[in-house]
Amino acid sequence: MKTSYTVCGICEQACGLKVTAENNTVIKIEPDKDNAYSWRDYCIKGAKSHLALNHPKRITKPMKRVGDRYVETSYEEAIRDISSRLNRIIDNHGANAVGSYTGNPNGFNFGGALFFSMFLDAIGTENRFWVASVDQNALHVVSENLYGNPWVSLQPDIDHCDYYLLIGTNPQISGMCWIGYSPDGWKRILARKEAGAELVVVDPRKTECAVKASQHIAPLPESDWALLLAIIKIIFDNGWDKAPAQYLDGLATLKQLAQSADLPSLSQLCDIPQDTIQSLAEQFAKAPRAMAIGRTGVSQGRNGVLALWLVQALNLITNRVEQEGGIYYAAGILDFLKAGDALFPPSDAISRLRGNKNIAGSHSIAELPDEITTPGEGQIRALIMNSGNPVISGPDGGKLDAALSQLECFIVIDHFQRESHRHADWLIPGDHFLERTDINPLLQALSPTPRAQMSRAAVELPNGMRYEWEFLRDLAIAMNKPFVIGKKWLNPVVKASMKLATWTGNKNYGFSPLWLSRLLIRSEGRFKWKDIQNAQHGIGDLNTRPEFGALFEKVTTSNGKVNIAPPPFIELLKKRLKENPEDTSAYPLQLIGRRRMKMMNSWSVETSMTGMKDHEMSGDTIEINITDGEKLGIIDGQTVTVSSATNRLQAKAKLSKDIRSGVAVMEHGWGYRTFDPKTGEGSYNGGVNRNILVSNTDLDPLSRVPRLNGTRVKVMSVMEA
Ligand SMILES: Nc1nc2c(c(=O)[nH]1)N[C@H]1C(S)=C(S)[C@@H](COP(=O)(O)OP(=O)(O)OC[C@H]3O[C@@H](n4cnc5c(=O)[nH]c(N)nc54)[C@H](O)[C@@H]3O)O[C@H]1N2
Ligand SMILES: Nc1nc2c(c(=O)[nH]1)N[C@H]1C(S)=C(S)[C@@H](COP(=O)(O)OP(=O)(O)OC[C@H]3O[C@@H](n4cnc5c(=O)[nH]c(N)nc54)[C@H](O)[C@@H]3O)O[C@H]1N2
Ligand code: SF4
Ligand SMILES: [Mo]
Repeated sequence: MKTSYTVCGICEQACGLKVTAENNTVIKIEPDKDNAYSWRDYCIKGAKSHLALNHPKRITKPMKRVGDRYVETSYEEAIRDISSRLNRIIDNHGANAVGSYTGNPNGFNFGGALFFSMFLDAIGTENRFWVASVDQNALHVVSENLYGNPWVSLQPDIDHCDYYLLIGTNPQISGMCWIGYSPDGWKRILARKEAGAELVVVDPRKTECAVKASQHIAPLPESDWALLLAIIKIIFDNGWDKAPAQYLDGLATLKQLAQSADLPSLSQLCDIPQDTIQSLAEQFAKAPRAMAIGRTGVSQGRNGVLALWLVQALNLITNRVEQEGGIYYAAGILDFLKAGDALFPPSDAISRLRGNKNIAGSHSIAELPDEITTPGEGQIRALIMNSGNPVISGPDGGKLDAALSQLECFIVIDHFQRESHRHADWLIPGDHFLERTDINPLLQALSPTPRAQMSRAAVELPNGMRYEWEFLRDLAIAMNKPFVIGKKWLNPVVKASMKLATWTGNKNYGFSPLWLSRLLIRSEGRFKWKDIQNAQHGIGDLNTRPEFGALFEKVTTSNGKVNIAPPPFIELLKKRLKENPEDTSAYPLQLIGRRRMKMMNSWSVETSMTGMKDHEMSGDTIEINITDGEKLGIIDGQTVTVSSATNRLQAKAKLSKDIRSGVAVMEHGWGYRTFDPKTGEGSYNGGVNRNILVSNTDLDPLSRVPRLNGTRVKVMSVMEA
């Protein structure tokens, strides 16, 4: 029996786990209750995660496509074939002919993420796409414009707040995490509420969180900007603002614009009564300590940037930034901004066809299909898809699937072959967090208070399998590409470390993710490496008092001040204020999403839902408001057709009083196959893929995020359709 204390690698909450293994097989996963920092968010996804390890469909050897089947090969053969194919494409068509897509789980795998980024730097492609374009890009755009760096992410001071304004987030299910993680955050907010704090949840659905709030405000989807602008206007009109003007640029512009806006029109746009907005504004401005937080509910719509900007603006003008009970920049195990710039240097890459500048280093997944199918210089001919399932989790999956089938060379790195991978030429095994010994200093840097926790492998890799980072290292070497790291100065250090490992015969000295995290953590000096190594249960204390004030020193805009009124935001805001409301006649409802505890986006179904019956999973339901349903003549439980300008599907209707009128709700992540690559057999995970309804051209113009929340749809009974 072996007990390992490690960190769950499924979601940002990175819970401490106690893992028991016997004969290199995990038999039990429990929360590590001695882990002071994280374990309270432990959930069934972590508890059953080991079921992926020996899953019959898991990819444990490189697999090569032969006809419509895959055969297992050696790494040597995989690397020989892939390196020569990629080099041929690069030699003939340039580095940009090789594209990449990086999915969400890559962010929880420090070695995998770092070496993938270094590999892409080594081959020199600018055609990089990643999951942030269906998730957090709006925040990157806001941070870049306001603070000068797309990676600025402010953390909430959860325990000292008197007024919480939560917009587009449902932490009871999703956890208090988004480019940062507040351990046990939702329960800590509820404890503050018990002690008298006000809790306002803004969400078109009466969510698990909304029912526990003191107030639930249900605006129309994609209209939060109007609600926020109205609140800001009222605050300025009444002179309740107390912005730290010395740190801000553009305050007068914002004030002028907000004050000139028309309150009745704003109220109509978000469909929230004026007096409700009036009292929200007054309460927020007058609360001793307050915070407004906006998350994916707003970032995944056509006005994500506007909404997240106005969230920040509201916090700034009421002096809630770098203040107790507000939001603040937290440097923990390392300074994320410094480390991020060194490891993932900024890029000026412009997308070939739509001419968009990259956001935080990558283009929007919405642009990928055309980049593959449109001939010309820079056309993507080869793609490496690492830890992603964008045919399901991204917009207009059918279009992406068709494009993927046209690639000359398609390489997938994953645990399983899912729908997005069905055209792959090569399937390369992905390592599992239960097999890793490392530390993810980047993720842990995004903690409100300092924290450090090593992951320790509970089991070894399957026989002969390599870590993802080893595969990428070996591939770069075989391709004869310079394996450098963002900042050139690291090169000699890397070489010296590899020599030292050879001389001493001690592998630990060699260049590896662990080596690099040690270097980063040591250079920062907040934690001693030895202490981290010795701390089985991690280091971190929820009761640490936050340190405030760092943000304003970190601002890297041209004049060092926070730009509270960036011109592109002002321009879009003015446009939205003037434009006619969207035509709702053809598609009267707006589709939004919801998550469930047992699922991580489109995956983990194969582990956390084992033993469940199809009907218990029900990823085929569309929830609509009872009155809307009655008007449409739809009865509870009946099959309906849901159509958008992009596509149509069938789902089961559920009439609900918890959904506001004008809105429909469907979970994402359903309706796809996981294949057994050896036999080619693919079994459905149940339900339908609602993201086929989402257009890949109708985007937030600033973040290029599709309308995963907000797509216009029509729901009809099947007989009518
Ligand atoms: N409608 C709608 N769509 C959404 C969302 C929504 O709220 N509504 N949410 C969006 C959000 S927030 C996100 S983050 C995206 C996610 O979008 P993606 O990241 O593209 O897709 P996932 O569904 O998370 O699939 C992740 C894949 O990674 C694999 N994987 C897991 N662990 C590892 C590992 O350690 N190594 C390797 N190599 N592979 C691994 C899994 O097997 C799976 O195939 O979906 C987005 N899509
Ligand atoms: N169990 C579980 N946990 C997860 C995940 C998972 O898939 N499953 N995914 C993880 C990932 S990758 C992420 S990014 C985080 C996301 O974490 P959150 O950002 O908290 O995401 P959600 O829980 O989807 O909450 C979004 C809420 O926004 C609401 N909403 C939709 N449209 C609008 C709108 O226009 N305005 C407003 N105000 N609200 C709107 C939805 O009804 C929903 O309740 O969760 C993480 N945690
Ligand atoms: S999946 Fe569950 S156990 Fe794993 S980190 Fe997230 S909340 Fe914790
Ligand atoms: Mo996400």
